[in-house]
Amino acid sequence: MSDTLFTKIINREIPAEIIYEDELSLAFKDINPQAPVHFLVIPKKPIATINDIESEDRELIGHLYLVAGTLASEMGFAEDGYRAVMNCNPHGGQTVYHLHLHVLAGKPLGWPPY
Ligand code: IU
Repeated sequence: MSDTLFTKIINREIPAEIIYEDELSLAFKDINPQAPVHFLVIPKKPIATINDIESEDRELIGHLYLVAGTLASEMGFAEDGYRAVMNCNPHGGQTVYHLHLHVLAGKPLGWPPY
């Protein structure tokens, strides 16, 4: 897949407020937050959408959720709760074609999402 702006964030070519990084993933605050807490957890491996996840990525995808849960605990909103969601393609509301887990917290979130 071609590079997206998220590759540029990983490579520090454009700014982002990075809150966590390891060899497999990066987490940074969303520039257009939809909740009091809103950050993204992304794999460093460029995967375009959920549809492009392969069997070999299973540990990587689990890792993204472990990072989300660890940050939720460290940041103090794990017990109150939060949403961790990936949008897929236009009907899912995806606009950046580099897989990302939205983590939203800080208030009761509405459901269903329309
Ligand atoms: P979506 O699920 O693909 O719609 O989410 C993309 C998100 O990436 C969206 O919430 C943007 O505000 C966010 N984002 C960002 O945080 N920093 C950026 O440089 C860009 C998008 I481009």
